[in-house]
Amino acid sequence: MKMGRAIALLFVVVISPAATQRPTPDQPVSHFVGDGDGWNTGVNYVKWSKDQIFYVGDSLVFKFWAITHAVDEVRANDYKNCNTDNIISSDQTSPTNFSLVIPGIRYFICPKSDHCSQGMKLAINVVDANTTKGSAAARVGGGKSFMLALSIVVGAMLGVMT
Ligand SMILES: *[C@@H]1O[C@H](CO)[C@@H](O)[C@H](O)[C@H]1NC(C)=O
Ligand SMILES: *[C@@H]1O[C@H](CO)[C@@H](O)[C@H](O)[C@H]1NC(C)=O
Ligand SMILES: [Cu+2]
Repeated sequence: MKMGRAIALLFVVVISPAATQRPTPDQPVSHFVGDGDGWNTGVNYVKWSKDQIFYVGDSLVFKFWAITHAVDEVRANDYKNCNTDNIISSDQTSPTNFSLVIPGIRYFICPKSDHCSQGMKLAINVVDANTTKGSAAARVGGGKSFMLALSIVVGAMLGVMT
C-alpha cells in the first residue's frame, strides 16, 4: 500500500508538468508566426520558434502588412544568404497559411527591402509525432517515458525503504 501511494505521488509530481507542453499532437494547431507581432521586422523568430513544436498536420500562418512584406519559402542556403533567386514559393497576401505535411526543416524569408538580412527570416523543424528518432517529438516523448521509468524506480525504492 505504502509503495503504491509513493508511486502514485511521484506520477503526479513528475508526469504532470510534461502534460502542459503538448507532448503529442492531439489536435492540429495553427502556429501564428510571431504571435501578436506577426511577420514583421524587429521580431526574433529564432526565439519564437524555439518555444514551439511543429507537428506534421499543423499549420503555419503568416500575418503581415502586404505593402511592405511578403513570404518566400526558400532552401537552406538561400535562407542563410537571404537569396531570393531560387525561391520555392512567394506569397504576397496576408494571411498566408502553410500546411505542414511532411517532416523536415522549412525556411521562410521576407524578400522585401533588406528585411531578411535584418532578421526577418524563419526556419522551423517539422516533426512527425510517430517518429521516435532524433526529432523534437522524440525528445519530448523520450523524456516523458524516461521520467516515467525513473518515477517507477524511485517509487519502488521509496516503497522498500518506508
Ligand atoms: C490553415 O489551414 C489549415 C488547413 O487548411 C486549417 O485547418 C487551419 O484552420 C488554417 N488556419 C488558419 C488560421 O486559417
Ligand atoms: C501517426 O499514427 C497514427 C496511428 O497509427 C495515424 O493515424 C497518424 O496519421 C500518424 N501520423 C502521421 C503524421 O503520420
Ligand atoms: Cu518584410
